[in-house]
Amino acid sequence: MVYDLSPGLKVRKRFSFFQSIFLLLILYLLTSCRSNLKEEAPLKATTPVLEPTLETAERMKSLIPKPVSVTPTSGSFTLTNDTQILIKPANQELIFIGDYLAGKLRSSTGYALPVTPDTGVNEPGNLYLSINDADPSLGAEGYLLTITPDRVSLTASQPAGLFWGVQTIRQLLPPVVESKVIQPGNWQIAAGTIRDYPRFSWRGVMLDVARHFFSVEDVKQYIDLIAFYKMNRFHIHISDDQGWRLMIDSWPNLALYGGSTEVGGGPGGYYTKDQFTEIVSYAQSRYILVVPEIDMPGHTNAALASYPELNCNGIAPNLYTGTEVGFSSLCVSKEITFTFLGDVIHEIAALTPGPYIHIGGDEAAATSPGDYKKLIERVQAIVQANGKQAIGWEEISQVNLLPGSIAQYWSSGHARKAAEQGNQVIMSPASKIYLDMKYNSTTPLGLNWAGYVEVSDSYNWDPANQLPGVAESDILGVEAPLWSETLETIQDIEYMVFPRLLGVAEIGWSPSTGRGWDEYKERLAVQGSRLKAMEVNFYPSPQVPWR
Ligand code: TNX
Repeated sequence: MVYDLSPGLKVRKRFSFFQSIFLLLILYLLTSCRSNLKEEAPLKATTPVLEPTLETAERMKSLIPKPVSVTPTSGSFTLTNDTQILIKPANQELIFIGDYLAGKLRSSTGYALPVTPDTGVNEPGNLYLSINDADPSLGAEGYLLTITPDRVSLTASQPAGLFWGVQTIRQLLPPVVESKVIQPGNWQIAAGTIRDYPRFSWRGVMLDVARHFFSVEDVKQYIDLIAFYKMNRFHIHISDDQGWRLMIDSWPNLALYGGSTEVGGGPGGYYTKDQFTEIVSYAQSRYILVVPEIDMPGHTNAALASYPELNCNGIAPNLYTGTEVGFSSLCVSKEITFTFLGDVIHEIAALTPGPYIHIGGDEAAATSPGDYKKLIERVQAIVQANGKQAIGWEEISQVNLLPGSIAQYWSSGHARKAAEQGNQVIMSPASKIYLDMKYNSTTPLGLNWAGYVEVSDSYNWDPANQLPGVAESDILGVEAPLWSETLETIQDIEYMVFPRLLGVAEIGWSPSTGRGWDEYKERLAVQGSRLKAMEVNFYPSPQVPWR
């Protein structure tokens, strides 16, 4: 029996050996199957509630411009290699906004971030961008951003709102998200709800490309940077004594000759119409309106040098490469001056989709008051005949303004007369937001005629309390000019603009209540690493507790 049993046992033992191999095989197949499944649909699982790190939570409290309301909730969302950007409705404009966001996030995260129509599958782990015109209270530029551990959902009633909300999403991610190369990031966003819309519809910058010329690439870079802070107007100062920077087909010498130099005698330059259109559409794709300025009747030496017939004495002056102001004037008594202005305004209006043409009007010390009045009154009508509204520096408020004309306050207070006439005002106080003013006596670039303007100076003011007689209801918004007598490169521009621009952006966007320099400087400090990641050449002001 025993003997008999042993072979039986032996047989049984051998059988169980095969059995175990078989079992192992099945187990292996099962696990590999499971891991396959896991790869295909990991997002079906409920996302664990991961509390945000300190830095993640801090980013939500450090947004600039400060949103209307921020309500943190529990947990955080993490961007992963599986994240998709889902769009509803998936029209061309909204897909473009999705692509813009993906483009900003891909280089640093290395994630694919496909942009696809939202078909209502509603999977966790994704970013949702949608238009919801059922909530008009957000206005033309507002947005609602809801972040849960499962999803980021951005809604707006207009595409512009989505675009500004996208900038908020960028600021909620770690600063290195702005890097051009892959970063080992913890791409976490704190959960919460942000409801946001701007105080003013006009949140602008002005760039003087006449004193020194800047390339299309430089201009685009500047436009990209202002978009990040939700600014929506790019005023471009195209002509001045030192240069004319746009080809006008009916008066080609303006650009060919009048654009051939700049302050200091460098080669200058001008934009072809195609290049100008490229700038306009680049800005448009970032919900920024281009406002072209042709300065008159002063600041016109480049034009007067290009065409002798524009001068009262018929003699063209030399090109000018210095930095004085107030010495040139168009000849108001000659009819050809108005033919010239009509042609120029007509061609520029045709290149400009926005409703505004800026006619300068500042520092016309070489024009008699009578001639000044004649010219500005007539030119406003020419602008309107071309389907646009005229904007002028505040000196234009001294003459009769047409309804719809806008005055830009900078220093004297003439803008009060614009408000008295029922016209709107753009606030650009030189002592606060002239970004070409030096920060202090040691700033290597810039001027100081309006004083030194530290970072706190450009933040500590309110448009509605700046000029008695000009109330909130008279104010269209704010604009920070950058004159370029001393600026030659995009690095120079960045040094003067940053970080003061963030303060201007906040004054233009955020409610005046619930914010102030003491808490703002802490938020600005957090933003410093983001400016670094974007490789912005900013002034590291000692007023800010940079991290
Ligand atoms: C005044 S502000 C000017 C410009 C100068 C600027 C320099 C204004 C309307 N005109 O022509 O470039 O000061 O800060």
